[in-house]
Amino acid sequence: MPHDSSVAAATASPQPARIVAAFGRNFLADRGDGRPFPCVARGKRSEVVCGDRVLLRPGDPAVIESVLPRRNTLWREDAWRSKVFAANLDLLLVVTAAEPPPHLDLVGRALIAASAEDIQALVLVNKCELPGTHDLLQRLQPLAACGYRVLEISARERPRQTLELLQPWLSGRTSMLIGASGVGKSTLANTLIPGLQAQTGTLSEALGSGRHTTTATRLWDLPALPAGSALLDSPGFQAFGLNHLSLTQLQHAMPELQARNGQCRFQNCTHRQEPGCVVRKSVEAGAIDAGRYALYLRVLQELLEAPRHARA
Ligand SMILES: Nc1nc2c(ncn2[C@@H]2O[C@H](COP(=O)(O)OP(=O)(O)O)[C@@H](O)[C@H]2O)c(=O)[nH]1
Ligand SMILES: [Mg+2]
Ligand SMILES: [Zn+2]
Repeated sequence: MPHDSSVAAATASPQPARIVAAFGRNFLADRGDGRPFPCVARGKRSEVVCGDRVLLRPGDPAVIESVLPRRNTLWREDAWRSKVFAANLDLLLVVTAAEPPPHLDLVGRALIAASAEDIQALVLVNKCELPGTHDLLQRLQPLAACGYRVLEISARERPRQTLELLQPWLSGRTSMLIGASGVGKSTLANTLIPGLQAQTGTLSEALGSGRHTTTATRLWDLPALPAGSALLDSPGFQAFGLNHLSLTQLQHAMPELQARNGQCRFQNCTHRQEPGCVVRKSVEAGAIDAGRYALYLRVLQELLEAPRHARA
């Protein structure tokens, strides 16, 4: 009997795999053996993102049959809409540094994005050997006060200590670095993944996307850590979209507001002008940091103004 591989593929049962690279409609999947292979999505509009657990129908190329339910999703935003770009994350490493001048608004927003998706977050103060670090730690005190862990690292000057410090956080989990340009994300990624720069070159060939690799999202294994440790790399990405959040989600995503949930006179209090607002009172009394409250007001204003039905 002639061997018909298409019949064999059509009758084989779908296999579980994880999407480890995504660019447009091109994907790489991994069955857990660390040997990524190309696959394609069915249908016109691809809803598959890096980090997705999928069922694959074997073939050449393999075809993504279905996407398994996501534990969480990360969103990026442009002028018109919010868009999912990654899924199933365990830990967000929010990187900042004394130089270039820190962007604490970005740090606060990243922490909101993580909380809203139930992703643990860690603030990393990189370049901690710089003299400006002390001031920066002072400015980050309000975050520590509401429960966020702040760790000092020096990815370039003390790579081994940095790796040791982060090891327990990264082990067996999928993590992502985020932070403003110049804080040291690439330096840290190269510390965590020896040979990363070289691997990035071959990614373009594997995806067949040539010059577009800089916008591909990639999940890298962390070879120095226990199996299952991975780092999500999304080059050029610096800020999460928050406009898909509801008022309630935003309030739950800030620990100091969450702690006062339901204590205002009005159940649906926006914590702006309402009488009997416990949050405003706490800001006036200094129990809630004024800078964090200002961040809340900015994000609230943005999501109230965002087009509500333009999500993709
Ligand atoms: N002083 C100091 N500089 C660092 C450290 N880590 C990274 N840098 C430098 O910061 C600059 C930006 O680093 P890069 O990794 O490209 O930042 P990215 O834009 O966040 O990816 C480079 O010149 C790095 O050498 C560090 O721990 N200490
Ligand atoms: Mg970089
Ligand atoms: Zn209130």
